[in-house]
Amino acid sequence: MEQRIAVLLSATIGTLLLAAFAAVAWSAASARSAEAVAVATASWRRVTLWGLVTLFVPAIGYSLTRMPYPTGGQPPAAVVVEATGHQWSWELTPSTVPAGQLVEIRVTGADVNHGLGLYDANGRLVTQTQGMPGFTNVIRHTFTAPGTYRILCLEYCGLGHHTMASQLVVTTAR
Ligand SMILES: [Cu+2]
Repeated sequence: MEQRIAVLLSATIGTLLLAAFAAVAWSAASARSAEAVAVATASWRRVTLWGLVTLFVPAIGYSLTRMPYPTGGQPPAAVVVEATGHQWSWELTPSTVPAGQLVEIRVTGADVNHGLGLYDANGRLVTQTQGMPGFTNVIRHTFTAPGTYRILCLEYCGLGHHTMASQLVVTTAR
């Protein structure tokens, strides 16, 4: 569905751009004074500016109300996993967590930037964050399905980057 919308949107924008280029090419054939062109350009700029302001200010205001960050106090996690990226391996302690309970994964990097990507059994990305030296990024996630989740590095971190695979085992809910 999203891909169909993206194709339609791209085709529409592409057609509008082609129409704009055609209009410019067509109008270039008629000679006008520099003053008339300057006046028309200034008018077009005003229309474009206020059009964009009218479109984007409400859109940005609306999107700010939909920030995906929790507000207020957060419940404590049942399990905390310390995840450290090294060139070129992941260190996970513990590497087994229960399903159905809030898990907090604290991600950092020991040497260079890494990217922790957590994939389900179908190879779908469940969650991800950066593992950066000197910082700890926190993922809070409740696994609904038990199984073996793959961990891959999502940030190119050197020659052995592609070998940075590990796993997190999610056991049935207690
Ligand atoms: Cu990497």
